[in-house]
Amino acid sequence: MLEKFKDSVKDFSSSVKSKVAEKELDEDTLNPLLEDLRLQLLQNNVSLEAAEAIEEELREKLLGQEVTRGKVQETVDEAVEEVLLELLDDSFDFEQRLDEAEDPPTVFFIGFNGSGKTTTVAKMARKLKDRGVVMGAGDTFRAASIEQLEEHGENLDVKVISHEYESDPAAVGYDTVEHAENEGKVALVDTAGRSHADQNLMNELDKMIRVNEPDVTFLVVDALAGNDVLEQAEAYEGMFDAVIVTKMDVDENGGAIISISERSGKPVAFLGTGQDYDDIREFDKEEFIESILE
Ligand SMILES: Nc1nc2c(ncn2[C@@H]2O[C@H](COP(=O)(O)OP(=O)(O)OP(=O)(O)O)[C@@H](O)[C@H]2O)c(=O)[nH]1
Ligand SMILES: [Mg+2]
Repeated sequence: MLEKFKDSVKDFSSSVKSKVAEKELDEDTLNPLLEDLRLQLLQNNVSLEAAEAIEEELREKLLGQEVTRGKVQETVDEAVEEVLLELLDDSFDFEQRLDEAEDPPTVFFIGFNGSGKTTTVAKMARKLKDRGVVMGAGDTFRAASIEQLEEHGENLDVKVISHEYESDPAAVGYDTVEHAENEGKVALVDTAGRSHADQNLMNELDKMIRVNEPDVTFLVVDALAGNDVLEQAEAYEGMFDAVIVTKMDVDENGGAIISISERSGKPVAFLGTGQDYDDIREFDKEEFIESILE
């Protein structure tokens, strides 16, 4: 993953290197290279704001500096690292949030169509199974969504609370929370995929959140959505505590994490890294930056 992002940073370093060999880095030399890097980052779905921040940091570090040829790569890497460390937030401690929550801890998963919500609910159920979990089939809208979650429930031996299709998802949430309370479990509630264009579905989600008052709401976004994650951050603004970025295993750009962090100001809590139940890991920004710069 992240191959293209890596390549952009490397390309930039080698073009700076070749210029450094010729003369000192003045504005005329550096500007076209920085512009090139910015375009490449944008192509990798890095948001404009983040790309510009990286560009600025690099300009400051490189312009007029006596960077020796051997140090160019290091200087470029440092600048990228600095910007990303500042921008990314991996401080969300999910287990701690569950421990501190009122009983029963209630967790919602919201996001656009196909972003990976239902799969992530199942992965989380597996992860938290020792605590005791129940899953709520809060997507009463999309055909086959209830069966999809029930299949995960069977595979994982985890109870699923469901109602009829077209029924009120807030009531599904309510029943899931009640079951969790009776059994001392964590409630993991799936929701229907929606975009802000679906005003009815957005209102329904609003109601669901008001009625059930989740302790943690995750916005689930798909790394392949690229810059569309910006639209998603806006559509769900104020409704989520942290982000889960799925499909990192098939993403070569790496931009979605950067864009959503920059736009939402919220931490990224987990990454989805495949279609199996174990394919979820905590987001670690140092590790992420290292994988870009290695
Ligand atoms: N490669 C890969 N595929 C994933 C990952 N997470 C989810 N998927 C796949 O993405 C597709 C959609 O996942 P779902 O969990 O159904 O997404 P959803 O958000 O619930 O979709 P809707 O309910 O239709 O809105 C499925 O084929 C999943 O197997 C991941 O981390 N990596
Ligand atoms: Mg779903």
